[in-house]
Amino acid sequence: MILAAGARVLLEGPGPFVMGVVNVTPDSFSDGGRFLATEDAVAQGLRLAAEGADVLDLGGESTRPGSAPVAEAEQIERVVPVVRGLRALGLSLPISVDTTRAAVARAALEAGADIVNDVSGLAADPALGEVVARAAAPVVLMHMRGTPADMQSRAVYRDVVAEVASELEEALARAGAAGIAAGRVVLDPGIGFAKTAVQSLELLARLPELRARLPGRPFLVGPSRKSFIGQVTGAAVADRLPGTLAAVTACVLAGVEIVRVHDVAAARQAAQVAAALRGATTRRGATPPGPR
Ligand code: PMM
Repeated sequence: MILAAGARVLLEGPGPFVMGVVNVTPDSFSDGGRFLATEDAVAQGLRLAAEGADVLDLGGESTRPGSAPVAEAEQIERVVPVVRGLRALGLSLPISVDTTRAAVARAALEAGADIVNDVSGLAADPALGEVVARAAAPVVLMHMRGTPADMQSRAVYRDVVAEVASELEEALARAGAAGIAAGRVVLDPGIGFAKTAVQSLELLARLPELRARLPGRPFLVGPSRKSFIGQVTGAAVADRLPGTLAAVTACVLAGVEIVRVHDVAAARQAAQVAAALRGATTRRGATPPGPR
């Protein structure tokens, strides 16, 4: 996979790449309130970089089930100083901004962010696609239905893999219509977004099939600390690292290029071992578990 902003290469190679999450919010489900102050968020970004993150993802709006939207100006006030602060301290890692809003993406890209991560898959703000296209920025198109406020009532599927694939095709069509180059798009099945725990588990288990339905597309998956882990294990949010690592392993064995996590050092080690296992399987001439 090569992911470039304009001619600037941000990520290059087979991966797996680790995206470290910094939520600049008071209410995100697992780290809300911890990094709301700019200096705390900057320190966390530097910590995740030191742990071996390949890219950072900064968000100024919680998307937990039932959460309300955050005004664009508020998101900008939260995220932009963190981007500036990280760049002022010399951080050269790619920075992604987790937003569905064009104005927030534009401000973050101007401040030194490189990638846009849109959990609505370009469905929430019709102006976002053009901002991404103009900046020649890579974009993550995540699958969701509705908004975080109502998405869990829309978690009804006959075949979750087939329907997520066809709805990601619709997101790809929105990207194409906005003039975003195909090579700048990363797809994400949206673990926990308009999905029950059982549906999230099924998507993780059938990732090779999902990838085969969308051939040639790099994938990002964000299982970190999510509620399907709690439903399987009973673990509280703060205690879901082992479950997260099991999910990261499944993602990498399925050939996923980028995993989005809060605990970078641990996920990096799990991803490295899973990638080595995948390589060992492939070298023996056995059928690899997914596209490489
Ligand atoms: N999950 C969350 C937020 N943003 N973006 C992408 N692309 N994929 C995800 O799975 C995703 C996301 C919610 O988790 P958080 O509160 O830990 O950020």
